[in-house]
Parts: sequence; structure tokens; C-alpha cells
Amino acid sequence: MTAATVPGIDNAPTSNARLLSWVREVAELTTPDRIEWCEGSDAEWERMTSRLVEAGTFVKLDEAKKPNSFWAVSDPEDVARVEERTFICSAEEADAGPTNNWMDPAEMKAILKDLYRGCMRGRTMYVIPFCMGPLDAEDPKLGVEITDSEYVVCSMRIMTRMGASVLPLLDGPTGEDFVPALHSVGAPLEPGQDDVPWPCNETKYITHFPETREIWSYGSGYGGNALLGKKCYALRIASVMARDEGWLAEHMLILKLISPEDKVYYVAAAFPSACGKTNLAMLQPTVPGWRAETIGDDIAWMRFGEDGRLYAVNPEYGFFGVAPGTNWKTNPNAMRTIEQGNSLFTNVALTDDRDVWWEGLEGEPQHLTSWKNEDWTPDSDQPAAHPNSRYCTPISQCPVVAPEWNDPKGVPISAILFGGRRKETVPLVTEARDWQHGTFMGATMSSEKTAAAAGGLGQVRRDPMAMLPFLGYNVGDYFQHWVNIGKSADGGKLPKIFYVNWFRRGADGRFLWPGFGENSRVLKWTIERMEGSAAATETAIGFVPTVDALDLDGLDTPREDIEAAMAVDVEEWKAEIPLIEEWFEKVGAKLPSSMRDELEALKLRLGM
Ligand code: GTP
Ligand code: SPV
Ligand code: MN
Repeated sequence: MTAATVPGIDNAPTSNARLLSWVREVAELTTPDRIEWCEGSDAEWERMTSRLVEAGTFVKLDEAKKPNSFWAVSDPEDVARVEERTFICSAEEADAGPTNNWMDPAEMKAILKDLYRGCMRGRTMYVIPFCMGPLDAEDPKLGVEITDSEYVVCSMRIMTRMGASVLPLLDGPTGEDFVPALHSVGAPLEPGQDDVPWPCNETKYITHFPETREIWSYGSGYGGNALLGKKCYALRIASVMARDEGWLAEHMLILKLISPEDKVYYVAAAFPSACGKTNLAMLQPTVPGWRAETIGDDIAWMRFGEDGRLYAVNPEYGFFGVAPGTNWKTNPNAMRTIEQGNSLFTNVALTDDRDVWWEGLEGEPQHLTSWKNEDWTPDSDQPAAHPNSRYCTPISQCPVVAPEWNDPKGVPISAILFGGRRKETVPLVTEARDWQHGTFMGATMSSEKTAAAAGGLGQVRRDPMAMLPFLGYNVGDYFQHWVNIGKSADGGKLPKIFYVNWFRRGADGRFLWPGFGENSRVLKWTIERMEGSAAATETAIGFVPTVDALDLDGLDTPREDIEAAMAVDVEEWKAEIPLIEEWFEKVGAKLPSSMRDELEALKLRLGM
């Protein structure tokens, strides 16, 4: 079928010439049965979700428990981001750097064109105009995702501003600058062939072309592989835009804290995938008098404002949160958000009365349908929900969303936290000496691998600024960009940088620090440090609180545990140095000399 005969191409709701010719070109290559332009309306949601229920992809949850919400299980092989199949296809290999997979753009496009040829046969091709960040931004960041997955259309409606509201921008003065993001599950249907509930392909490619600002994804229907506005655009492509334009695109939550005196502080925090961003973003403080509100839970775009401060915007419109471990105690605000419905649940378990369940959630169901679509009982030796199972829910439903979450100006950041998941070595909280030292902390941070990406669970790896899987360019250049941001700013106006670790464990394997709402005690200390009112001890790695400086009122955790969580063990840190040196070796020639200076200074302070 040629594009001219594909229904939908001639009644496009846009006059954007670049968009029209791209849609035509993709339709000619992928040969869908029809084209649908997504408008983002309720009627469209109804149509799309009904189609998915019919196809067996969605089960509608009980309207009384989770209104307008659906349960989906993926193909068991399509459950997380696939980092080995993720590529940065810059013109020069050096620009992708030592941490990314690279392939020549022309070579990659040739491979993918072969895969895309006819790949939408028997399916509908959906065109989803979307905008990352508020629609009324001065420089709205537009994208258009083409996909053959209704699941992606529904998810994009929750996660991004999409559809009819974006069309005027696409027809506006900067409309031609949109990022084309092509996605296919790679599962064409022959005439009469039955579809499967979760179409995907064993062959997967998640590819980015930073110079031409394009995204081509193939073979997966899941999360960051398929919802291309998220990691692919708002981090990998946006990090390149940010480098070129002097701002930061980071894997960070944005949190608003209000002191008992009603003073407002905004904090951004970078933790690797499944290391606590969503939980901290919706924190319910346990310290009396303190309140917290949410701006974002995964991605922050930060630019300098006219007053010289760094302002953060959340480019997203929904939360794509890790389900296991989420409950009324750890994250009551996430529970209240999903309870309102309008949500998708992927790879959690289904209860017999059509509600959802996952490990860590209250209740002890005696029978479930597991994420593998099998019967599950409490004596099953497999978890009922996949460890990377997720809820997808609108930010606007969050009961503690800050009123300014949609403000295109963003919010001025006072502190940046870096943190990983480390069972040893890294103390509860450390304050950097200055921006450059904080950049060094971020550049050398490390974390145990989680289920958010396929493979290697528990392995400690360096994950600079929690951006290892999300950087669109050379990591050495990225460190230099961070150093430059510091130099270009009025030092007094820069956020203060802290390194935190909620995940240190005792000899018996239990967490030393209670975490979750209790993390407000650490936040309170960081704010008191900015206000100059809290005590700290200077150590080789930075400033740590004296035990008395942390507000521990009403906390029943044993004192020894808290001391152990906060301890700076010089021997452990000496053992860390060769690992940092090995990492810097890997970063290679583009490592900024200032980062090497920081390492040498740390070694001296450790007495090495
Ligand atoms: P991504 O969405 O993958 O980027 O993850 P995230 O960084 O938003 O992580 P999230 O907040 O979803 O937390 C992931 C897991 O860590 C969940 O199982 C949480 O229950 C657990 N977790 C979060 N905060 C804490 C904490 O303070 N202490 C402990 N022990 N666990 C935590
Ligand atoms: C992450 O892995 O950091 C996520 C989930 O936020 S995904 O959208 O799959 O990237
Ligand atoms: Mn994330």
C-alpha cells in the first residue's frame, strides 16, 4: 500500500510541512493499515482502552476501587529498559563517549529501515504530538511520536502533554523544531493473523541521533524503551540540547519543602533508577511542622533565571513509578494519587476482585493472578509482581502536588542531592565543600544495579549523576559542562550539593536508616546548613552532621544504627579510591583536570 492510499494522511490536523512529510515517509516505510492522529480526548481514551481490553492487553479494574484504570502484563521478556540495546548514534564515536553504545548514524538507520520495512502491517499507525514541559513555555520543547502501540498512546496521554493542545505549537513559529520519535513494537500482522496481548520483537533497538535530534525505537513496548518523551527525549536528546544551550537536563526529582516558619525551599535530587526519587518526591515529613509538596519525580530541566539562580521545570505530566514497596506507610501520597484512578498498572498482580497488588502493599491476598498471568498463592516461590512493575498516573491527581508544578518559569533550586544505593561506605549524608567538589561527588557516585534495567542485579557500578544510562553525549564533556555551569554562575546563588545514601546496611543485612518519611530529618539538616544554623564535622569526604545536629526526636531507630549509617570509615573510603581511579580511566582523555584534582585532594585528605 502506498502512503497516498493510507487513510489519515490527507486529513492531517496540521500544516507543519516537516511533520507531514515525515509521517508520509514513515507510512511508506512501515505500511500500516491506517493512520490516526491522536487528539488526547476522553473519547479517544475510551476508544483506545476498549480496544486494548478487547485485545486482552488490558483488564479493566473494579470501577469502585480504581476508576477508569487498567491492568496490563507485558511479554515476560519485555519488562525493563534494555541498556545493551540502547545506542547514541552521533556522527563521531568520541561524541557518544566511553559509556554509551555507539553506531554510525547511517549504518544504524540502514539496519533499522530494514526492520521498519512493513513492520506496521495490519496495525494502526498513531501520530502523537506532544510537548515536554508546560505548553506556555517561552521555548516549548515539542516532539511527535509515531507508534503502532495503543498501550503507548494511552501511556503518553498520562505522561506528557499531548494531542490537540500541542497542534497550535506545531503550526507556530518553532513548530518545525519538533523531535521526531519513531516507535514500533516490530510485530506486523498478516491478514487473518491473531494479535497477542503484548506484541514486541526479540530484536530491540533504542537509538538516538543527537545531531539531527531524532529517536528511533524498535521491538519493545515497555516504559523508557517505548514512551519516547521520557528518557529518550527529556534526558538523552535534551542533555545534548542542554550542553549546547547552557542548561542542565537531569535524572532528578523536584521537591518543595516548607519550614515551620513557612519558608519555601526547592530541592532537586538525582538517584539512579529504583533508588528512591518518586518516594522522596512525595515525601510525607515526619518532622513536626515541616511540609512537602511535589513538582516532579524523575526528570528536571534546569536553567538560569534572570536573578542568576537555577530554576527547575519538570518536563513530564505523569508518574511512572515503581510499584513494589509502595504502600500507605512508605508512600501514602502515591497511594492517594493512584486511588483516584485514571491509571495504568503494568506487571503488578491482579486480585480476584479486580484490584491490583504487589509485594510490600498492605493486605495478604490468598490468591492472585501474577504478572506472568498465572495463579499465585502465598506459597508461590516467585513474586506476584515483577520487581520493575509500575503504576502510570497523572501528576495532577497527586494530593501534594505544588500549585506551581505547571509554571513554565520553574522553581529556584536551593540544594541538589546525589545519592545511590550502597550497602557500605557511603554515609547517610555528606555536604560538598563547593560546586566543583559536589560535581566530583556526582561524577563518582555509585549504586547497586536494580530491576529498572535488564541484567546484573545488585552489582555496584559508577552511575554519574544517576545519568549513566541517559546521557546523550560524552561523559567527560558532561562533567566539564557541570563544572562550567558552576563557573558561569554567581557562586552564592548556586544550589548547595549533598551526597546521600538511604540504603546502608548493618552486618545482619537490615537497613540502618528507616528511610522514606524519616528522610525529612536529613532534608531539614541540609536546609539548616544553608541557613548556617546546623553543626557539621569536616571529614575527608566532606561535611557530615554531628549526631546531635540531626533532629532525631521521636525516632525509635537504635542510636548505634544511626551512628553506623552516618559513619565515615576511612578504610572503606581508601578501598573506594581504586574503583574511582578505574572509573576515571574509563572516562579517559575528556575527564576534566578539575575532577582529577578533586580525586588527588581526596586521597591526600584520606592520608593516601
Ligand atoms: P525510577 O522510577 O526507576 O527512576 O525509580 P525511583 O528513583 O523513582 O525509585 P522509587 O522512589 O520508586 O523507589 C524504588 C524502590 O526503593 C522502592 O521499592 C522503594 O520502596 C525503595 N525506597 C525508596 N526510598 C527508600 C528509602 O528511603 N529507604 C529504603 N530502604 N528504600 C527506599
Ligand atoms: C527509570 O528506569 O529510571 C525509569 C523507568 O524511570 S523507565 O521509564 O523505564 O526508564
Ligand atoms: Mn527514572
